[in-house]
Amino acid sequence: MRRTSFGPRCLALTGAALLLAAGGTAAPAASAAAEPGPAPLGHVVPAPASVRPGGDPYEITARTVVRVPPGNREAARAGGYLAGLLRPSTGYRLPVVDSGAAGPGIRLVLDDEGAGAALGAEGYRLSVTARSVTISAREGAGLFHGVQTLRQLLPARAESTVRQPGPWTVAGGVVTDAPRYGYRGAMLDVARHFFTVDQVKRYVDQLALYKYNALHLHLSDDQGWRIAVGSWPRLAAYGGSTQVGGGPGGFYSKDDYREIVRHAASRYLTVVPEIDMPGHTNAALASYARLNCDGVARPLYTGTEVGFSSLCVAKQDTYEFAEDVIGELAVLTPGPYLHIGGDEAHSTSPADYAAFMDRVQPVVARHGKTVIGWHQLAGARPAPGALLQYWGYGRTGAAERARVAAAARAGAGLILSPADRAYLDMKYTKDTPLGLQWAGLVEVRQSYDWDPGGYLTDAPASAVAGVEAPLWTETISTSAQLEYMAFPRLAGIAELGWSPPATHDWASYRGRLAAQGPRWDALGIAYYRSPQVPWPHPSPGLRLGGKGRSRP
Ligand code: TNX
Repeated sequence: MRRTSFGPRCLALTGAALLLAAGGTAAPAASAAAEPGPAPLGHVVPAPASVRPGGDPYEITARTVVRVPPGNREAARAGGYLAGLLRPSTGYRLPVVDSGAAGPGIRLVLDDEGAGAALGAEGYRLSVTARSVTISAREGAGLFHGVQTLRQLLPARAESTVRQPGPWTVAGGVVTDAPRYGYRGAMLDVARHFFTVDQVKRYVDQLALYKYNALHLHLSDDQGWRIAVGSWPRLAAYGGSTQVGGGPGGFYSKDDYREIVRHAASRYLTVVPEIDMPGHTNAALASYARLNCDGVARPLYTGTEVGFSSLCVAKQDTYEFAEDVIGELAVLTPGPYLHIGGDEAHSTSPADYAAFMDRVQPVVARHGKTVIGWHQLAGARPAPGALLQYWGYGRTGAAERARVAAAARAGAGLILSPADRAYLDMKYTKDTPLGLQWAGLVEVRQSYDWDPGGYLTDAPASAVAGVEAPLWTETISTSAQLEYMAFPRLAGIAELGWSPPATHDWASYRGRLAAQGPRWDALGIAYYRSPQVPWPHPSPGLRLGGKGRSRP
C-alpha cells in the first residue's frame, strides 16, 4: 500500500541528518523557528460539530504510546492504523498497548454508556491536554473518524513516507463531533475505464481522510462489465474486455471484489455495488445474445454515447439474468444496499421501464438488500424504503423534479448528487483538460456552496439520507487524473455530508481547505489549485516523499 514501513537505517538518523535524508536544505533550527505552532483546534475538513479550544497543547514525542482498551479489536485496529500513519514521518515507535485509558499518551476509549452513547454510531470526542490526547466514541467508526481529525490537526508533513522534523503538536481543547447524514458516498465509475483493486484502495484511503462512509462502484455500463458472475461468465470475460477508447478493460474476480470490500470496511466504508439496468447494458447485450429481444448479440462498444441500450423487458431471460446477478452480488456484499441504476433508459418505453422495475426491485429485497436507484426510478414505483439518487441540476425539468419530490414525500429516501455541484467529472473551468461540461462548469465554491437539506424544493428535508460525489470516467483513465478531478471538490461534498448546517461558511471553508493542499502534496495527490482557494506557498525545502505526483 501507500505507506512503506520505516526502516531501521533511518531510525538511527537524527537532527540535521534527518533533514538531509528528507531532501531538506534548511538547518533544523531554522525549520523549528519557522514552525507556526499547531493548527487551531477544529481547523479540519469536514468542520466538526463543536470545538472548544483551550489549555495546553499535546506533543507527540519518541516516548508517546497509543493506549487502547484490553481485548478490543476495533480500538486496537484504530490504534494500529494511527500508529501506522505516523511512524514513517515521525520516526517514533508509537507502540500500541492495551493498557486501557490510564496513563499519558494517545488514548482510544470505547464508551457505550453515558457520554459515549450520545455520540451515535459514528461520532467521537477528541480531548487534548498536555498529558494526553483522548479519543472516545461509542463504536469503532467513531474512533476512526476521531483519528482522522487528529491526523489533520498534525502538520501536513505527518503524511510523509519519509522521516520529517518535529515538533508534532496538537492544540489543546475538546472537539465533539458527529455527522449530519448517515450516508456520505463517493461513486467511482469503473465501467467506462477500468481501475485496478490497488487504484480503488488508494481512493478508499483518500475518502477515509474526509470521513466518507460509502463507496459506490458503478460496475456495469455500455462499455464494460466489471464483476465476475459465476452463472453468466461471459459478462466479465467478454463484456469486460474493453473500455472507452478501446483499451483492454478488465474486471474484478470475486476475490478482487472481496478485497475491495475488506479494505473499505477497514476504513469504515460500505461498498454499494451498482448494476445499471435496464439501460446502460450494452456490455451485457454483447455478451449474451439471448438478452436481446431479437436474439442477436450487440457488438462491444467503446464510445461515450448514452441511452442506446436496453435489456429486453418482455423476455424471461432478462429476469433470470437479474436474479442471478443480484443474487451473486448480494452474497458478496455485506452492506445493506444494492444499486440497480435506472438512469437514462432512453431506449426503454416508460411502461416497460416501470414493468421492469416492478419485477427487479423485489429481487433485491428477496436477497436482503435495500434498493438504491438513480432518481428516474421515481418515474416507476420505488419499492418501500428505496433510496433515490438525485442527479438533477438547474436545467432538470420541473415535472421530473416534482416526481422525485413526490416520491420523497411518499417515503423514498434521497441521496443528493446534483450534477452542477457534486459531479466530480464536470470541468472546473473551460480550460480543465479533463471532464465534461453538460451540467456546467463546477469550480470549488460552486461545488461547496449549497445545502443538501434544501436543494430539492418540495422534498422534505427529513427524506435526505445524505450526499454522494460521483466520478464518471469517460475522460479519466489514471489515478492522477481521477485525483485531479476529485481534489479539492471531494472535500467539499464530504463537509456537506458531515458538518452541521450552522458551520457552513465559504470563508471559513476555503481557509480550512487551503490547509489541505500541503497534505495532498505529501500524499502525492496532484490536485487542482483553484484560484478561489488561498493555498499556502509550497515550502521548497521539504521533500515529503509523495508518490504518483504526475500531472494529468
Ligand atoms: C450521466 S448521471 C450519466 C452517466 C454519464 C454522466 C457523465 C447519470 C446517472 N448518468 O451515464 O457517465 O452523465 O457526466
